[in-house]
Amino acid sequence: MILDCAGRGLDLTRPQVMGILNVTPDSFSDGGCFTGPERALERARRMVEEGAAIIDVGGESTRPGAQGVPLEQELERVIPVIEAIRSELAVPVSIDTSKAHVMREAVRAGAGMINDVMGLRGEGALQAAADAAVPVCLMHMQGEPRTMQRAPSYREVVTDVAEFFEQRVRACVAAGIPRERLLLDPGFGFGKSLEHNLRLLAHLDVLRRPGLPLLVGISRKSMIGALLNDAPVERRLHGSLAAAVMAAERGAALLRVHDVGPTVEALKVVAAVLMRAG
Ligand code: 7PM
Repeated sequence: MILDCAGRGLDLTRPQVMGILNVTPDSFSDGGCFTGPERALERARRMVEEGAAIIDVGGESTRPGAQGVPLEQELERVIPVIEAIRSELAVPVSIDTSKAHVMREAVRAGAGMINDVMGLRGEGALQAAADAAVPVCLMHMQGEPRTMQRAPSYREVVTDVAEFFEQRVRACVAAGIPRERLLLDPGFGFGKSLEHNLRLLAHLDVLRRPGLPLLVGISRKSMIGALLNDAPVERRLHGSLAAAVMAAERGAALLRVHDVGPTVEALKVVAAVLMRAG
């Protein structure tokens, strides 16, 4: 299966890597080192060399406890970076945003996928995504970034997330977004306890039932730190690789990661085995 991302193909016949490119000054992963288009492009180029199949550009920090950023600031951050990647690199670009206006402008600048942690629940987002006519990742989040980690609660997390997916897919189709254009993401760390995150990863295969590609973002997240004696982000690579491998084995199509080279190598091994597992 090859997804058409505004004219650029994304091959999902084997597990692939989405490289994270934060263009936020407060981004934990790059310490704000890549704020202008030049540095961001440099980092994107490196991720593509290391085997990333798509680059996810985000200008609004969605981390637990984060405040939103103003629209104009988000546009100033992401648009030049999307244009630069579009003109210099061959891979599709995804825009990590929940704002309808940013979705429209990003796709106009060349973005080939919309990655929305709100699952297109924001004002005007369904219509913007329908008009954009690019693939959309619908992520599950309980609550809102500022408060979501206070007291996450589910009847049963795996079935609750599966029901959320069903509802959002229905809303998308009703809004004119073809089902074939959708990806689903359980949203690790977004309104979830460690136990919730682990159950979701263990039962990820259940979330494949709608038959849509799954995107998974676990890279360097606190669930990895929590399992490693509260390891800081710079010591979460090996745990993140283990989680990426387990997600791919359970059917994840796209792994959203910071450490592209190591993840690509791990997934090559997974793909070789999966091809012989039927
Ligand atoms: C601080 C903490 C900064 C956490 C950023 C984050 C996902 C996403 C993010 C995900 C999809 C991160 C998160 N996570 N989009 N955006 N899935 N689709 O670790 O899991 O990058 S922000």
